[in-house]
Amino acid sequence: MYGDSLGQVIDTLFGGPASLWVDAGLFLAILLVVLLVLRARRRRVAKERGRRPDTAAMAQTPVPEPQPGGEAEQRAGKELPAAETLSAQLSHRESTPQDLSVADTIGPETAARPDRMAKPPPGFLGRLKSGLAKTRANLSGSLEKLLGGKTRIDDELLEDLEELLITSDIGVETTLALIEKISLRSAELSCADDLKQALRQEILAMLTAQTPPAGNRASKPRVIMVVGVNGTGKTTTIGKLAARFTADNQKVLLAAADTFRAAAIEQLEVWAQRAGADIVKHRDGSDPAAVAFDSIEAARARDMDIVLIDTAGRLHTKVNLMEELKKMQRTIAKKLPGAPHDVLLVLDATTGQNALSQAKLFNQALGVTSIALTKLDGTAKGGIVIGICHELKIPLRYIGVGETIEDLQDFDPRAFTDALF
Ligand SMILES: Nc1nc2c(ncn2[C@@H]2O[C@H](COP(=O)(O)OP(=O)(O)OP(=O)(O)O)[C@@H](O)[C@H]2O)c(=O)[nH]1
Ligand SMILES: [Mg+2]
Repeated sequence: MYGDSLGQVIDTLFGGPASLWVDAGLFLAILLVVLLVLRARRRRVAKERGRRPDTAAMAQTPVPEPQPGGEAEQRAGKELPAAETLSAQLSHRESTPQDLSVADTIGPETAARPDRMAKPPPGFLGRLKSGLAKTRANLSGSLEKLLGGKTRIDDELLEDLEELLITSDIGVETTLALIEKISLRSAELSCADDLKQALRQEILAMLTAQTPPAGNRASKPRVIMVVGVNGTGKTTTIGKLAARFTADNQKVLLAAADTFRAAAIEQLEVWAQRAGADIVKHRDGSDPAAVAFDSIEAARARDMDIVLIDTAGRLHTKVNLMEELKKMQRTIAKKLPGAPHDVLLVLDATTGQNALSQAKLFNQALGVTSIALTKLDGTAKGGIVIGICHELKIPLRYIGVGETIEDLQDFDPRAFTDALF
């Protein structure tokens, strides 16, 4: 009964839950074919270049610069949509937490809860490292296995690396770009350690090549509209952000514009209390755009610095999520020209490649200005960070590495790369 519009749209477009197993089989089959085609192409390209499978030969045969519209782009252009579409089907979240209680959705207040008391809470880098433990074990562990005992860099090794990166949720397009860059540097790589270093450097370069954050930071109040599909961590991220801003002596107001999910308003109230922020709320089921409108009026009257607007991740079946969010965005702009100053999209890292598809949809509808990627602590799919930075021209601003207030970090490419390897 509770809002199924996004789920239904996806069901209608790609097939319903009943076809999930068929979709899963199809996805795996297509992934296998993609990998086989990539392997075959690489072999053919290597043959055409007349490269011998050793480093010395690689050094003598320069690999051509990737051209716009060149082979790599064409391959990516052809193959990515299929993988994306299928992964969107596979990651389709049917388990809507519509009847979750506040206790189910609210994270612990601080890291100092009993199960963490044995060890003092780690600092920024410690949190990042422990948050990325699963991803590091997956990527770095597999890399060690792959490179262990290898004394030369040959095409076969690069093919295996390509497979490893694709299966680490870095994504086909981003993996191809990385392998292309590594191939170009093959002359300077004489051992497996060199290859690992080169990979690390190229990943860091991708993570740092983001577009600078947009939006007018000087406006008061600064309005941040927080959007994303259900359960990605919007409300939790708002709570964590509010706590940061109030700690920085800013006056923060939260707008409870998720009026659809039972207990959503109560959940936001708990976070407002924790963070020392004000809250504007209406009754369950009321018009979310009206809540946003009132919150801006209240923020101006109370001389607030920041308004954080919580939105629903999934709405009632009669309402289209994107249309509802667009309406809210228009209402906000009417009330305060130039607002919302930020549209922060919250993505759940555990959904892997599907996060990219979500970002594209939300960006088309609302013009996303920044991204928060949550639950990096709960997944081995942290490689998605590299795909997000490379494929979307939207800055990744925050990462969530746990449920407590302290577990939201500014995304720092260097710290992230250090924690990954
Ligand atoms: N481990 C971990 N859990 C997180 C993180 N961020 C959020 N969560 C948890 O994810 C669950 C869902 O978070 P919410 O903030 O309620 O997500 P939402 O997007 O607001 O969900 P809806 O309002 O239903 O759309 C909660 O149990 C949070 O504690 C994170 O970075 N790490
Ligand atoms: Mg919520």
